[in-house]
Amino acid sequence: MSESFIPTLQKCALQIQELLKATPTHYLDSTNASGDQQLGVDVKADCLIEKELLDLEFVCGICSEEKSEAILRDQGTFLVAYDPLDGSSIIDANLSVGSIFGFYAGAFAADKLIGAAYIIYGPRLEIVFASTTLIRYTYHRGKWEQAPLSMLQKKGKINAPGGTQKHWSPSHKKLIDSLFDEGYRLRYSGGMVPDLHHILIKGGGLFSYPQTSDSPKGKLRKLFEVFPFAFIYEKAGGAAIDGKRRLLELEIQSLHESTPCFFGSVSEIQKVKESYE
Ligand code: AHM
Ligand code: MG
Repeated sequence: MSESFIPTLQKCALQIQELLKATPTHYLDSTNASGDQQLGVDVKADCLIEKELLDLEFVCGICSEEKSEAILRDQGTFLVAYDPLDGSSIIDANLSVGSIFGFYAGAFAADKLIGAAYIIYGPRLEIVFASTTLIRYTYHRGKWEQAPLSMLQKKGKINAPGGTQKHWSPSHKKLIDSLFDEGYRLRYSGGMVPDLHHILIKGGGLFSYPQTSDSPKGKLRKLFEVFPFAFIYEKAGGAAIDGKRRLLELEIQSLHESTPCFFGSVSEIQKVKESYE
């Protein structure tokens, strides 16, 4: 089962944390399949995770945000889609960043997702892993320890609204404003991993990255960012939709496809549904 990936995630977390300390945050001349300019550290983290995953005999294929094509082979059962280093644009500001993983049985498709995980590189190194259960690990005094992680409450207090505001639709702006009017507080770092981890740890809220006039299909990619977090949020008792549909019911046409996305507690997601009807 996907639990077999946990030791590899722990190994990657420690190696990438060292990489982040040692590697300058300069851009390369290359871009990835989504057209984002790559940092040296994006490429190094990608190679490191690729090597660790392909060392596992039960892995039959991988694809990443930094690779234009998947790598497939005849042995193994599980496919892994990953974002080796999410939040490249905030690394130079020394904010927390993360790595995101989705584990699939048979095909890179939402209904084949059997587990998901993220690593967060912050003042502490942590992993959140979801399969049939949800587990949080913290690296403390040289070893990985399980840490408490509560289920999301029905309603939270955090509002994390992504996307350039001048490109939001009027109805999206109304939705976001209505949460602030209700007393929600703004928490948005520009890193999906710390922003969604924050909501999870504080018990609820809303993270949104909507369709905008300059990005009609949103920014965040289904395989590398959206499906894994949708899986984790559902396991935590929350919900995740594209405005109307459950994210984990969306089809996928290409590896790097993006979608508008909303993750949160059930009450906030119900509000999103009503406003996007
Ligand atoms: P990246 O994969 O190039 O780092 O981009 C993804 C990041 C997410 O972590 C974050 O939620 C989003 O981009 C922030 O975008 P914006 O700067 O438009 O708010
Ligand atoms: Mg990313």
